[in-house]
Amino acid sequence: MNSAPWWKEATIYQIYPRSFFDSNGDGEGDLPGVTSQLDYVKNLGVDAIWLSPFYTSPNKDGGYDVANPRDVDPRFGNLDDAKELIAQAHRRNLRVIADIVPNHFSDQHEWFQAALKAGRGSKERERFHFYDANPDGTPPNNWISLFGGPSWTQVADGQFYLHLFDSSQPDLNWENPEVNADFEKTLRFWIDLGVDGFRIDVAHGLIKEDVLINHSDPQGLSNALRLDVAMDAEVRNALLLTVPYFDRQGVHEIYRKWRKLFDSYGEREIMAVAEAWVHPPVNATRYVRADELHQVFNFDLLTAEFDSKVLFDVIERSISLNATVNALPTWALSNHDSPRVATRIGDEQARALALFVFGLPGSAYVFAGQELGLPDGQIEDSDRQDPTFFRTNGQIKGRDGARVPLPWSGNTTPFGFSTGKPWLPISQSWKDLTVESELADPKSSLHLYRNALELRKKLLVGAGGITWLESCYHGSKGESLLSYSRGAITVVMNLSDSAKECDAEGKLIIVSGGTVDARDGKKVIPARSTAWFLA
Ligand SMILES: [Ca+2]
Repeated sequence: MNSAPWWKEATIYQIYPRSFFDSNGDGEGDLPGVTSQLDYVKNLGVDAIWLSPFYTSPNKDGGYDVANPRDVDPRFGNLDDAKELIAQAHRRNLRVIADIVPNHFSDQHEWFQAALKAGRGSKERERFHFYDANPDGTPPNNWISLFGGPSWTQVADGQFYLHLFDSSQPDLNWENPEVNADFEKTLRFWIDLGVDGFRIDVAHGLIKEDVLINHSDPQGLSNALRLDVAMDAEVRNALLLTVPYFDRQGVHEIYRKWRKLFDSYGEREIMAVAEAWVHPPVNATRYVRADELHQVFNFDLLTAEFDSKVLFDVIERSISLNATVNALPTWALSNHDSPRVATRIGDEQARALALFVFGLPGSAYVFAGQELGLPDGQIEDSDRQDPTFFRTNGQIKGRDGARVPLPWSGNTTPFGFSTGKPWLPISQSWKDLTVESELADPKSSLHLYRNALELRKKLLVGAGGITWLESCYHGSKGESLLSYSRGAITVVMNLSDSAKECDAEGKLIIVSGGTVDARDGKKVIPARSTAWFLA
């Protein structure tokens, strides 16, 4: 019997419901649409799905602006649809992770509407961060929202409220006990409905300190915190050490309480993964101490260059830092907030890196469409929906490119996603990237993912740590190969643009692209490719 909890080295498939599958022809994906494609998900070889928010929402920020966290937005269906999705997933032995958003509510939430009506000094306003204007009428401080523009919006009576994101997303005041009580109610609501875990949005942001103090470079800081804004790594890291509203010590008290709540469900093994992009990176380990959360996202791979030294450092650091708190790392190459990995580093490189990380200890997260090798969708400005685009007057294009609906079948856009007009256009150039097309092509990205995840489960889950191989690893010299062994498997990635020899032992069992040849007793790894060898 394997006694490790289900999530320990799970592969988790992130579904952005609006973009997955549309069951009723209105052009937007929905919960019955997800349910209808669970066989596809199961056949990928994943263990769980993480559903981005599907709660009641005016949808100004893709559902991360929640107006009622204990109900389903009509665009996605209703609570019975959620129950059916969970039941059908469980029938296939797939766990379900819900995405909760504790940093802020939508301005349409009844609490915020009540706060507007109740006025300054009221207990309704204490659930949020309301402050008076400075004597000269300016906002309480100079912080810039992560979506651009001031972090403060003024209401009719002159007070300002804090929003780290869009003005429609007022930040909650977690010093107020009513806020925690309400979220515990939400957690229990979904656990009782059947979910197996939570992804906690902006988990590091709940406690704010120094709310009245200015920052020395608020615009630079806002840019540094955006995964979709390219920036010199040193400049970014220096700015990220100065964030005044993330990663305060008080957040850990909240998660200790939540952990007790999760553990009270005993054998159901309820888990939680924190979205906590904190600096320096060692701070992330605090979120996965034994009495806190179960996993924390490693964001470094979402911005890392395809470079042996960079990747070695990111991977080694993540493994060793997590080991200090007896936790395993998480690996994600794409998500709904960042450019798709195939666009960011290249198609072949994305396949190579995926196969490389699937061999590593810990949990692998796959963003729906990544398995097809989808690039970012090409979107005209007139079709854009991300609030960032509008709050920056178009200077930052936003995250819509990663959120274009999935192409399923047929030769003509929208490729079976919907019988109506999809909420973001799907390019006709995706004709060969549909599920149907890739299933028919044994060399497709989809088959690579399916084969890799099957081998991962069979040969590597529970196989312990990795050993970097000196014979292939020359990362510190900026060379082209990166290699490790784990259990009976040796994994070699060639990051260069030409084939490279490597003395990896064993039999080739999978390669991300090209053909592995043998020469003088050595293996020849194709350019921009990863191979696994079984001893
Ligand atoms: Ca729909």
